[in-house]
Amino acid sequence: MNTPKRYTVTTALPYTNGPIHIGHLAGVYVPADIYVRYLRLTGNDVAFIGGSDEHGVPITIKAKNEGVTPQDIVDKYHAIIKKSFEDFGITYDNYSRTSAPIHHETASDFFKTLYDKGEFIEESTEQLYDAEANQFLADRFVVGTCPKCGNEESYGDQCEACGTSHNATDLINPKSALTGNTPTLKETKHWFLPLDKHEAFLKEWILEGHKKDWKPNVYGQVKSWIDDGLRPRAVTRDLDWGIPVPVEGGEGKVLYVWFDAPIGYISSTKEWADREGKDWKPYWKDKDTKLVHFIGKDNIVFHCIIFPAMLKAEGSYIMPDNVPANEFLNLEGNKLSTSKNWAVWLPEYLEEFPGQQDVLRYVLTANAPETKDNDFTWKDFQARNNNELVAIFGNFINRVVVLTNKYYEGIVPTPNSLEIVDEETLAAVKAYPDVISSSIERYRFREAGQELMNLARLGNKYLADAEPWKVIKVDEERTKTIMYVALQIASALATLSEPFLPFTSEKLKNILNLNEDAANWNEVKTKDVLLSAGHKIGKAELLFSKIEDETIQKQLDKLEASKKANEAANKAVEPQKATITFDDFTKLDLRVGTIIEAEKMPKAKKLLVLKVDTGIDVRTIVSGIAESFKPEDIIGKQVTVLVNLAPRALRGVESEGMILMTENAEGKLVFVNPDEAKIPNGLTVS
Ligand code: B3M
Ligand code: ZN
Repeated sequence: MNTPKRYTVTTALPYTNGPIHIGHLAGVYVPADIYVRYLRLTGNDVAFIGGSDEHGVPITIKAKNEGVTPQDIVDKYHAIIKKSFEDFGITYDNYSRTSAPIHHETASDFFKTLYDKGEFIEESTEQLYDAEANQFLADRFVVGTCPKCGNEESYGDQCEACGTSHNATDLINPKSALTGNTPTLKETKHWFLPLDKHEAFLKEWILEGHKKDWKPNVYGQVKSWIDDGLRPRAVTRDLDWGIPVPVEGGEGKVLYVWFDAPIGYISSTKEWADREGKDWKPYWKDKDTKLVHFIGKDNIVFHCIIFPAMLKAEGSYIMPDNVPANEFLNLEGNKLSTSKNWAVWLPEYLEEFPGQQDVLRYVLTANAPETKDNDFTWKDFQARNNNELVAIFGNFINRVVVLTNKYYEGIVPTPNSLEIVDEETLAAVKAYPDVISSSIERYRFREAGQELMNLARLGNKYLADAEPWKVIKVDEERTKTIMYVALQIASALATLSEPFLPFTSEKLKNILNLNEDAANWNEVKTKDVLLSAGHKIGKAELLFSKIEDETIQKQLDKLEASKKANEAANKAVEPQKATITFDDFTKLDLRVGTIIEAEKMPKAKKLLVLKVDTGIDVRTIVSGIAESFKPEDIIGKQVTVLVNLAPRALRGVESEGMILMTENAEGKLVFVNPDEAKIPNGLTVS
């Protein structure tokens, strides 16, 4: 292991336009939290920095859709996001927000510094404009075809399909997201950061300096942008939500959200340092500090090119040591989507799976989209819980604790001479901290999590092979040694599980009565005794519980409901038919009627033969509703009947009218008025 160091670890600041979902967690927050918990356990000085991204068009759009102010939106979601991170055990040293005064000041000053140093190009150019909405169309206010990959739904500043960041005027066939109009061009002044000026630096720093240690997906993306040639990027916008441009001529303009948001890492660090009575500067300016940004793949260009160019232009900051971006997590085979409600939302998970934070942390780690997009399925969630957490980890601990209580009233027994298998097992345990460290330090959290489970497997196998429950009958002394060894493994698990399964680790330390004197990471590999003979442990308590099929089905049903709701919302509305006159309309005689008999038309899949009391008479109506209703279910139902439709024969049965129905989202026919209220038959419908 390396000597202790100072670390500044940041996580992408989530937009406060919705709650956190499993995609965010798997891509950014769970790995970052594992990393910082590990760094703290190994004695490093860590600032774990987060916060909410409260500016930008996504917020404005959400506010517009909900008919409230952007401030209402950010207040609401900042509170929800912050609370859910806390409840999920994401251990920020500081979680701030970009609407905080300290951030406005920091971002404003940063801009001014660059402005004063002449690091910007100030230029009037033609930008996309929506005359009807009376607004310039930046970022997500405009959608068009990506010039790089051809995705037809690229935003003005970034294409989410290929990750490219571009200028809005680069879009092919742009359309306003506000009105759908094709934008016109209008001249406006902006400040541009000339990325091309920093190209040589970026090449040397990343392409030459980080070829080996950055993840191939990150390195590859960065290389492709640099190879394409970098151009000046506007860092101001004609919008009213954001941080005002603090220089002359900036009235009515704000900083581009991707200019201010990464500075949020710095302001959040300052807020933390102020509160803790520390100096923030070493965390951002001391060359010995390791700065690490955890992000999703769609944020790579901003963290590897634009923000570093800003920091370089400013001149006094360090560069990130690594930007371990993950790919995307899908859900049950489909892309996660906030707008389509295709997600597992963290606040809902916390409510529906109380006390089971670690299950989700474990599954998201085991399935982390580290090198390619990955899929989360509820079946896999259940299997990983039942077959790994319950059957391996939980089972091992439970057996150790139950047997120790049963045989020795909870007191760790004094071992006798160790057999080879004991020696080998204890030596294997001692090797785990380095194995896991090595994976974590290379940002391979999946591998690290699996190694932790391998340690539990080792314990399980040791017990299963040694069979203390049999040996106790013939050799009490040997049993003591076995239980002693098993207890050492349990204790190692309590320490090494902390970054991955913090709630479980805490519980386990309690059960082992270890809280104050649990071994630290290093001690697991150096100390011979983690739990001394004579130490008293507590009673058994289940660490994990089996997840039943029903629970999983409920979640699948919820997703199915989202799917249906989306299909209904997307169902194309049929175009309106040709106009009719009022006279045409009055020709229709629509009445309220009641179905008094119904039976299937022989040999016709779709047809029911109904007797309907129309108030005028009781008549036969043949209706194509047999696939949606059973005859017995509709007797007594009231319907709207077109009574003066010319009779026609269907399969030899004369039909004297038509009943009106509609089709619901699932393509099933339903009564237009499903209300049970009885209306007198024969009333006209108009
Ligand atoms: N808010 C984008 C996102 O939520 C953006 C990240 C900012 S990190 C400085 O994906
Ligand atoms: Zn693209």
